[in-house]
Amino acid sequence: MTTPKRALITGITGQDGSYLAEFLLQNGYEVAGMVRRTSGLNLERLGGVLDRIKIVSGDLLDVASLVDVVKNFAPTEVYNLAAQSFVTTSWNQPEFTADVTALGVTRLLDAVRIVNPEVRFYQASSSEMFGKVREVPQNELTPFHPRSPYGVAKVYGHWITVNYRESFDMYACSGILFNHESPRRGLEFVTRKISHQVARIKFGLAKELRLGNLDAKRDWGFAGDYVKAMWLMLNQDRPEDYVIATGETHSVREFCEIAFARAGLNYENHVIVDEQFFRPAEVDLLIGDPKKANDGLGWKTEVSFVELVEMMVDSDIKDCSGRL
Ligand code: NAP
Ligand code: G4F
Repeated sequence: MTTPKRALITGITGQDGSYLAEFLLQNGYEVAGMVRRTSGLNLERLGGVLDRIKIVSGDLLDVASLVDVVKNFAPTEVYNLAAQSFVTTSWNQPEFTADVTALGVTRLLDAVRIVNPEVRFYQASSSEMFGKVREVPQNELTPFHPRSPYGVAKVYGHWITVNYRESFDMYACSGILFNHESPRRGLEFVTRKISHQVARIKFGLAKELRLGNLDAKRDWGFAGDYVKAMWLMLNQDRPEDYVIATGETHSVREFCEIAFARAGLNYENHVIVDEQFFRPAEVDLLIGDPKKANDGLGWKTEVSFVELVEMMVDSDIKDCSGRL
């Protein structure tokens, strides 16, 4: 009989954590999700799997808690998805963002190194690291030029992961994931802000949607597809870093156009550009080259851009109509 694989997921209460937990359970893993102490535990996204995962307590700000979690659960794989992940907040809380999103990675790598350096480690790196892009499309060798405190923190997290791999011979990988969305996306991110408000407008609960830069372009994929790539990265012969992207880019405006049309509405009648949502420094264009992941991991995106937008709008319309 083979020993089951044991995965520890930090950030399990977030969008990606919930999809990854479902995927790993389907693949025979024992799964533990690390949650931090808050006044109200946010387990909403874990409804489908809560009875099959172990919830453990820890915080990326506290290395003792991380050592305990790794020692007690004894994972074979650690997925570090926890972060202060909202770019806008990173200008208001730059030091906190650096503590969690940058130094938190070192704390968790150290916990793994001290307890059992054989454990395989995944770091959630981000296309925000490319920022003011140096080439189009962006691949694993494109230089970084982050444009937000969040992006700067992710660059640190990326390189400390590479450094622990090179220094301590750990199986540590960094997945440079481009934007990925789903009906479980937080309401503060632009895609879900749009799909959620489209549903409210459709049912007469709102009239307008206030947004910032409609011309920003992103390479948007479906989160359910992207968590498979995280697992594939930890199950190769050698640890390497990979760009995960669709290879297509679309503007916020295009997202609006398709989302409103899905609900039988015209975005031009509802979207208002509001200065308060513009950023001190913007990432204008992201488009990833997923060739290394396509060829080396056999990974490919399965949900198209239009399918993604429609999936999100349909889900918010269903939720909204259920609440009327
Ligand atoms: P998310 O929904 O914002 O989830 C973030 C998670 O981190 C939550 O579970 C949150 O817990 C947890 N967390 C925050 N601070 C923590 C701390 N100090 N200690 C322990 N846990 C903490 O993010 P996501 O969209 O799922 O993204 C997952 C990861 O991928 C993040 O690292 C993000 O930066 C990165 N990433 C995301 C994308 C994307 O497009 N989604 C693209 C590239 C990279 P609470 O519930 O307690 O707040
Ligand atoms: O949805 P966003 O907030 O995502 P952003 O900044 O690209 O970051 C997300 O993706 C990263 C991967 O590249 C992750 F690492 C990160 O954790 C996060 O998941 O904004 C997307 C674009 C931006 O250009 C922003 O200026 O939409 C533009 N935008 C226009 N109006 C808006 C709004 N963004 C938000 N959040 N709210 C608006 O009203």
